Formats: sequence, structure tokens, C-alpha cells
Amino acid sequence: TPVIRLEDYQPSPFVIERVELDVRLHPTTTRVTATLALKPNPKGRPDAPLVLDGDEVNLKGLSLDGRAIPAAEFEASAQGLTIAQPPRRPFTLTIETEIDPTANTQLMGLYRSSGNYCTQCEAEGFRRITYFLDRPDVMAVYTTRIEADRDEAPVLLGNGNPVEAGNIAGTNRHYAVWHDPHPKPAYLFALVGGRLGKVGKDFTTMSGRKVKLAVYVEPGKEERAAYALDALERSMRWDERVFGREYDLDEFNIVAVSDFNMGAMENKGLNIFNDKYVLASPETATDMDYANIEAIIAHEYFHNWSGNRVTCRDWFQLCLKEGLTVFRDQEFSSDERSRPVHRIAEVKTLRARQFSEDASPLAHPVRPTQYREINNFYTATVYEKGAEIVRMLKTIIGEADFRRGMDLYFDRCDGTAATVEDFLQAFSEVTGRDLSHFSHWYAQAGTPRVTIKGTYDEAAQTYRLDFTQATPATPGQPNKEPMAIPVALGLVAQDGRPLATSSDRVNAQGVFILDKASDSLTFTNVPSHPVPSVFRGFSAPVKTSLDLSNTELLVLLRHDSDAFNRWQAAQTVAMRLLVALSTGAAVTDADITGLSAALEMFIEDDAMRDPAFAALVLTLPSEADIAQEIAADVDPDAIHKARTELKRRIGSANIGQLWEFHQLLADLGPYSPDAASAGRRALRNVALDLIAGADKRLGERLAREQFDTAGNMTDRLASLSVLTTLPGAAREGALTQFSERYRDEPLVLDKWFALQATILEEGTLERVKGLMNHPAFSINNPNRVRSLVGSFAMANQMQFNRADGAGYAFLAEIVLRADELNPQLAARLLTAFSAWRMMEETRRKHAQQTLQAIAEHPNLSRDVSDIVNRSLE
Ligand code: DPP
Ligand code: ZN
Repeated sequence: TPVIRLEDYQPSPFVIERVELDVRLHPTTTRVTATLALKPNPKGRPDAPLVLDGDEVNLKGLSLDGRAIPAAEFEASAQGLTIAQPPRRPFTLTIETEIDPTANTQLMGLYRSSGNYCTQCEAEGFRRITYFLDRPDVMAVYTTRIEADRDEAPVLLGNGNPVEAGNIAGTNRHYAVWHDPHPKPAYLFALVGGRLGKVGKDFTTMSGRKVKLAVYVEPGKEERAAYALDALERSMRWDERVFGREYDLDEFNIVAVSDFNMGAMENKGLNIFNDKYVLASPETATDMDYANIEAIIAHEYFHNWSGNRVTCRDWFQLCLKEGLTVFRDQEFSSDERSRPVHRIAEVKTLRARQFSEDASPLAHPVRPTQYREINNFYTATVYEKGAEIVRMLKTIIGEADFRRGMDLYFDRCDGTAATVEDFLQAFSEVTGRDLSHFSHWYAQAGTPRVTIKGTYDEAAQTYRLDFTQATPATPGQPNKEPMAIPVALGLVAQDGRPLATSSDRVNAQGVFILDKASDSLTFTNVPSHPVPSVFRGFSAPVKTSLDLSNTELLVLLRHDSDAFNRWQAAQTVAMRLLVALSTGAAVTDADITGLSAALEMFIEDDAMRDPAFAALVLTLPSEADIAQEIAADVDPDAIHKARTELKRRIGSANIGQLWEFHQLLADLGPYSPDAASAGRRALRNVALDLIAGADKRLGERLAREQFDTAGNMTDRLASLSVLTTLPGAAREGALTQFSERYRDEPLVLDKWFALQATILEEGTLERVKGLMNHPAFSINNPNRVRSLVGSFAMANQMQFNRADGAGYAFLAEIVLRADELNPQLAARLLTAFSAWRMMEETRRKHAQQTLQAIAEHPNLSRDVSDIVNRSLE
């Protein structure tokens, strides 16, 4: 398959100004008539042929300005349509195609989910509906007429505003016409037809425009859409208040579907969601589900400006909309919830998903320069690291200039397909700064490592920090330039008092910019040997090596004014112990007692003041985090043993207090998903988990009680999760009860699949294989596959990486099966292998052989072949 390169970008030789679509829905033979108003692009090559993209569409008719085109004058295949000599003036092309939505198991283009018709067009799905210039810089005004059987699809939705609807006399068919006045690329097209229930409300925008908001779900589940609707309203208000951005259509519709490759899709005025990120009730959704729904509703809504009004010139610019929109949804969640707690959650995700990607053969820049399959670039790097870049930009230029730059960007680029350069240009202009060095963040892959050494001069009362930075080689990028790294920092006295210090290298916000390979800064008037607190709030996506003792770090845990670094300090001490225990290095009893005593003090003094924060402090780094830190010759069994042991020690040392939390924090009133209530449940359930790690019988008893009496899914699932760590009849009984209770709730059974797939025991692979035959499991449904197979491969490092290679062989089998149905899903599963090179030799060999066998398999999709080949490079 060909490599697509950023440097080869050429404007399209033709533009499409208007699209009229007539879609006659039918389960197996849907007819699409597309009438395209085309004209030559003055910026394009003047003599170029017209080449329209297509993918599995059947051409049924083709005419130009109303006249059928003779067969000799065009060439059509399932993959494209070429007219060698198109007119060099405006003209109308009418294309009739036939497609089969029922046979569409890829879930790209028009397909059916639970009988309903829906679409997914990002990145290149529109070409599966009709032949088109399917590239984001071709923006057109769409009018869509949708026709269907009244019984089969009483609800018909399109982009934009409703224009007209009615019955077709003498038939059981009806139709609706939608018009979207905002020019958009084809990837933002959507339509829906089906039997759907609805909740809605009216919204008045900041300028007084009335908008109808609605969320459509499976009939009977309307109550479960209330939280999503509320989150939408809050998102709209927030974007007005914080970014000055207003909604621009008469309606905003969200539709939840059960079969969806991604989380959700920001189609103009008609967002389509994975139902997992819409449906919630206290009985079926956890606190985490509620938080995710809020974040993803916000994310897709915010795309209306960052993505839709200003879209991407080409797919290399994906981070322009995704990184920016993730940043915006993170800020929204931080404002709606607890900022420090949310920041810690963001960083945990970034490290688990993006740092691991950056350290793997799949590492790529936030703005890649080449791809074979764009679907494989919807990655943590583009999204999460992309968001960190925007956050650093804000840290460097300050809040006021950031907002001025955003305003300029939105206003200037409105209605256009923009680039990363356009984005940075807006900030350069409002600040007068040269951001060319900063832009390395978009171009250079790999996680920089910053090494910091502190020196105190008592006589001079100065404290010097020496910094060096280095970014490791990544595929295609052997040598790296130094990056522009914002370091938010401060000094804390050994007794915990903050030190009012100064250095001319640190700005008023406490930020130092490290933009050379090495640099130092000196604080003056430092009365005693301080403890430095660096990268406060995780001010840059880097790894840090800092020569602080555990004792000094524990001063930060206790006293730092920066909550993120308090958490980080505890994590760093725990990680040091876990790495040492995992690799057989010396660990003294005093080392372990040092941490558990500090945590004991933290529990007594601080935990109840902010339970959500305490829950994070009391959670040890995951087994995968520890593997990342060790990074070479990883032995997952040793890591598991080490973590279990440290958890036991911390639990035992604090068991009385933890038990008290567990009693004290029980939910008394009715369930509320707000952050404070969720935080109390989080601490209570972390306490339960630590108790069970230290005293199995007590843990099992408390977990069983909680399982029986829980008034919400958060507590029920947490207790079941603790029970699954304890082999025996209690566990199996609870698992059975749970599956019977939620027999008709696929999204709840997903949690049940995932819990069992993550059991850290040898029998898990057999259990997962058995569950593949469970009536609720289906290889066609991405949520089911991700819950069972994805959780096993991505969240059970110990059992997926079995020394006998059986975990790898299993995943390979499922990837190949899934690839025949849904290549995107298969390719995503396959990325579980990305850490293979850091495993110890036996596992490494098994993984390599398995990957080679996949690579040699005939008829791989482009998606899977791209991932497997890059993984082996
Ligand atoms: N654009 C979707 C999102 O919101 C994914 N394709 O991330
Ligand atoms: Zn997005």
C-alpha cells in the first residue's frame, strides 16, 4: 500500500460547492443519488482529471449537467471514479450508487446497528456512500433528503436544520429534508434513521438564539439519557463563557448507537455516540462512566468550533482539532470537577497510553509526516500529547494571551481547512513571540527526559538547579533537537514551609523555560537547603530524573502547595520501591516503612479533606506503569509479585484506619454522580482494595457485604472487582449473581467481561476463551470485543504476556478473525503488542514469532498490515 506524505500535499484540482443527497434507505439495497456542484479550483492543477474516491460502492448511473456520460469517458470501480476530461468550468455531476448497509460490518459509511441506520464518515467513510472528493479541504454545503419505511425508521435525522418532512402518498414510506448552511468536509456528514426514543430541552445561546437540544436512544432508555443532555447544556454554556463560542444551528442532536468503532463523532449538528458514552443510571453506570460521558459529550460539542467551523486541511493536521479539543474538554472537566484531581487523572492516562506509545515501535510525532492508513493515527499521541502541547502553549504565554490567540485563530480561520502553522501563527501574532522552536513539539516524537540536579550553597544562600534534556530516538528520527520545555517550579523548605525565592530566569507564574540541551538557574536568598518541586501541575509531557531522597520526596507529599506534585512524590517513592522489588535490587525494611509511615500520616491528617485526591495518593502505580519504568527485560510475574507485596505492606500498616474509612464513607443518601460524592466512593473502594490485599478474610467479608447491599453500580462493581482478586467460591458466586442480575444490560455485562479478563491468575486465558461463547458476547460488536479481548490484552499485562506465549497466540487469532469483519477494531487490538520489545527474552521471542505469523497471513487489511509491519520494524 502506498505511503501518503505531508510534503506531497496538493490542493484539490476541483472543489465541490454544493451537495444534494437523496438517500433511499433499504436494509440491503440503499440507493444514493448525489448531485454535486463542482468547479475547477484556481489553486489546483489546471489540466488534472477528476478523480473521485470510492469504497465498495456500486455505480448505477452517472450524468454531467443532466446528460448521461458515455462509458468511454469515465472509468469506475469499487475504489474510485475517474473522468479524464472534465469540463474546465462549473458543472453538475449526478451520481447514483447502491450500497448494502446490512453487510457493512466495518462500521464505516452507512451501516445498521440494532436495526437502526447510522453513518460514520471520519476519516474516509463518506466514499463508502457515494463517489466523492473525500478529503477534508473540500468543503461543501449539504442538503440531504432521507427516505425510509415509516415502520422501520420513524425518526430521520440529518446535519443542519430540518427543512421539510412528509409521507409519500400511497406508500408506507416517508422522508425528511435537512439543510446544513455551514460548508463542511465529507467526514462531518451524518444521517440516522430508526426507531428511537428522545429526551430534549430548549437552550438559549448567549446572543439569544433558540436551539432545540435532543438525545436519541433506544426506546425505553430515555431516562438514562438525562445526564448526557445535562452535560451537553453545561458544555454549551461553558464554551460561551470560557472561549466565547456560540452554537450556530437551530437544533443539536445526539444519537446513541450500540455498534460503534470509536467513542463518538462530532458530525455537524448530529453527533453520533457509542451508547456507552450516553446511557447512565445509578444502577448501571459507575462514577467513571458518568465522568466519561460528561467529558465526551463536551469533547464532541466543542468540536463544533475546534474541528467543524475550523477544520483540518489534511489528515496530517488531525491534532489541530483533536489535541485542541481534548485540551478544551479537559479544561471543562477541571472546571466542573476538581482541577488537581482531574489533572492527575489526565497525566495517568497520558503516561499509560502515550508515553508507552512514544517508547514503542509505533511512536510518531503529534503531527505525523507520513501514513499508510489514517485510521491508525487516532492515537494517544495525537489526542493526549496534542492536548499537552496546547496546555504548554498556554503556560508559556499566559492565560490572557492564550484567549486572545484562540479568538484570533477561530475568527481568522472560520470556514477554512487549517494547519498547525495557522494555529501557531495566531499566537505568534498576539504575543509577538517566535514560536518556531516551540513547534518542535509537533514534529519530534519521543518523550524527552529532563535530568535535574540541585546544589545548595549555604554561604552564598543560593540554590542552583542544573537541567539537561534528551529525547530518545524513535522510528525515522535518530537524532533529536532540544525542546522548549516549560518547567513550573518552586522551593519548599525541609520542614515543609514554602520558600519565597527568586530567580531572574523564572517568570511571575513560577515558570522557567528550558530550551537548550542543558541550562541552569540559581535562586538567591535561600535560607536553608530546600526541596525543589519541579514540573508542578505536570507542566510538560516529559520524564524526570531528579536526585531527591525518599525522605525529601515525602516532604513534598506532606507539604507541597502543588497537589499534583504531592501525588507525584508518593508515586515516585512507590515506583522506586516497586522497581527495586521487581528487579531483585536491595530494598530495606526501612525503605518500605518510610513510605507506609508517610501514607499513615497522610491518611490521618489529609485523606478526609479531599477523598478523591486521597484515593489517588493511596493507589500504587499499575503493573504496566512499573514495566514502562523498568523498560527492558521486563518480567511481568516479578512485577506482579512486587506490587502485591508492597500493597500488602501498606494495607497491613494502615488496616485500622482503612477499615474506618470503609465504614465512614458508605453512601447514605440517594446516589449522586457529582465529583465530591464520587470522591468519597473512590476512597472507600481504594480502602477496601487495600484491606483485601492485606487481610483476605476481612476483605472478602467486607466486599461480599458491599456487593449485597450496594445502592449503585460504582460500589457494586468495586466490591466485585475486589472479590475477583480472591480466588474461591465467593468470587464465582458473585460473578454469577452479577451476570444474572444484568442479563439484559449489554453495557453492564461489558464490565463483567472486563473484570474477568483482568484477573491476575493463570486460569484467566481459559476463562476469556470460555466467555467468547457467552450469549452476550459478539465478535461483531466493538464494545464487547474491547471489554473482553481488549481488556485481556491491554489491561492484564501479566496474563497477556504469559511466558508460554499463549496470550499472544490468542490475541493473534482474534485479530485475524476480527480483521475480516472490522479492520479498525482488529488494528486497535493489535496495538497491545506494542510493548513487546521490552519484555524478557522468552516472551520477546514468542511475541516476535506471533507478529511475524500475522504479517505473513494473506489478505490482511491495510489497517492490520500497517500496525503489524511497524511493530516489527
Ligand atoms: N473525531 C472523533 C473524536 O471526537 C473521533 N473520530 O475524537
Ligand atoms: Zn475528537
